[in-house]
Amino acid sequence: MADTTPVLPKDFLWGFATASYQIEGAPTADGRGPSIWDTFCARPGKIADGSSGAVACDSYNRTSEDIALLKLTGAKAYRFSISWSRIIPLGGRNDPINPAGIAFYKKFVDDLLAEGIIPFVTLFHWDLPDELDKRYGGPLNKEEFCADFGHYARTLFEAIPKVKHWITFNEPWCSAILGYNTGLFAPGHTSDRSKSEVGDSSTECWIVGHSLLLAHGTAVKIYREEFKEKAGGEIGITLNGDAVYPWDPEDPLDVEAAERKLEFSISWFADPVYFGHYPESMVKQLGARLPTFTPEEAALVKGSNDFYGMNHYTANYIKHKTTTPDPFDFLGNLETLFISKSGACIGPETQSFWLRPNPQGFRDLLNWLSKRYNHPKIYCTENGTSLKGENDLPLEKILEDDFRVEYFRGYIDALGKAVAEDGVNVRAYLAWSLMDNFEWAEGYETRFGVTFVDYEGGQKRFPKKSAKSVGPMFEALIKKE
Ligand code: GBH
Repeated sequence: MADTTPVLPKDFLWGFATASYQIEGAPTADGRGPSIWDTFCARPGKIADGSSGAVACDSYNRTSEDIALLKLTGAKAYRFSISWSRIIPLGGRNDPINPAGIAFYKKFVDDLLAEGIIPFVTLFHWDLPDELDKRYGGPLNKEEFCADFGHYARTLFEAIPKVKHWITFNEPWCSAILGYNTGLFAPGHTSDRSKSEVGDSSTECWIVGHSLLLAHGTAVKIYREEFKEKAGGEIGITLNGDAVYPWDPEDPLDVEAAERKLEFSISWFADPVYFGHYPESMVKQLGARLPTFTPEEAALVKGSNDFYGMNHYTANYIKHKTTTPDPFDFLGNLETLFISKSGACIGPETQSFWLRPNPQGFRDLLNWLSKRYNHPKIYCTENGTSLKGENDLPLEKILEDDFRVEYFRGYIDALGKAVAEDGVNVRAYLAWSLMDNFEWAEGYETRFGVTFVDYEGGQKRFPKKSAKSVGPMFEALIKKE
């Protein structure tokens, strides 16, 4: 198949993605309350370069610049997230709502639509209102968290009915594991007492995962019962997931471990959403530490996706472990590697220790998802790469980001083949990211943008080569009628 044969449906949407805390800055503007990331960044040693999202890309004050940037790329869609503590500064269902926060996002959506750009809105991209963490432990408290998230979601469904694509949670795996097991992300809970005074890595992450699923189900129920018919929109959850290959394809235990890795990362959330229960491999390894669904809970979560939101970046070789799983293990008792038994390398290095491009992995994982979950409509809500040493290059070199262009070429080609040759139902693709931004615990040294942001020079934006190359790749693949 020539890679220029149009194979994607005419209404296929492509564009770019960002998240509130990573780009907005303006943490106290117009009544915003603090989130757990403001608090986390203030703790010494938590962010690689000691930075925070206090200024970031200053997007709160530059929405028109960001929209101009989207126009320049030709994007048809833009995925961004809403900062909960701008809408409800203290976060709770009985706390005051902040009209200025709502007005900001409402206008932003209007401005996007006026330029013909379709908004994909994430309700929660990790920035929990700090007060809810302090008040009751955030997602550690299932009842309170679900009630407060449901109220927050309803507030937005009501305020911004022009949004037709809602995403409840971005990567609940990260909130649960990195926030409550390894402690790498806010609120930084872990059993490792050198990193945190609080946390139990053997239980909290599983409790948090359960709450996030129920909060997702709660918001979906509200949307379907109170808004969907009138607004005509759709709602789903976005899950991260890396592709897997057995370290030794001849070893049945590595083959099994590779499948188990997918179950521990993806099916942990997707099985409840599509089937109403956790994967057997997790039940087996975690026992009573994995919460169980009451029949009501299972019914709330089962069938709660109008689409499958897929964030995807990389692949690993998987090697089984022979030891008994330790209580802090969250991978499924296995190792993730970049080199296979026969010496094959999964992909070239990037600036992110966990990321190595492998476009075939994207195609294979799309097929795996499609098969396991009975051919759902898939939106790829994030895909992209950092470049090794990019931050140290002079500006003119940074703007020639051929490595990133080739990353997108490989992954978009794989997407086209998954649709055309394998029959996977992919309907949207949002590249990560529209611009360099606050890369969480990595700070600003790692850049994922198709646009360079000059943090020392007043947040000025400079489109890289990749900013203008994603569009033509999709236009060549999308059918004209
Ligand atoms: C996305 O997550 C995020 O949604 C986005 O905000 C972020 O900027 C973007 O990636 C780029 O990083 O610490 O060894 O356990 C991507 C999926 C899953 C990648 C967890 C990092 C941590 C590996 N992430 N993974 S480890």
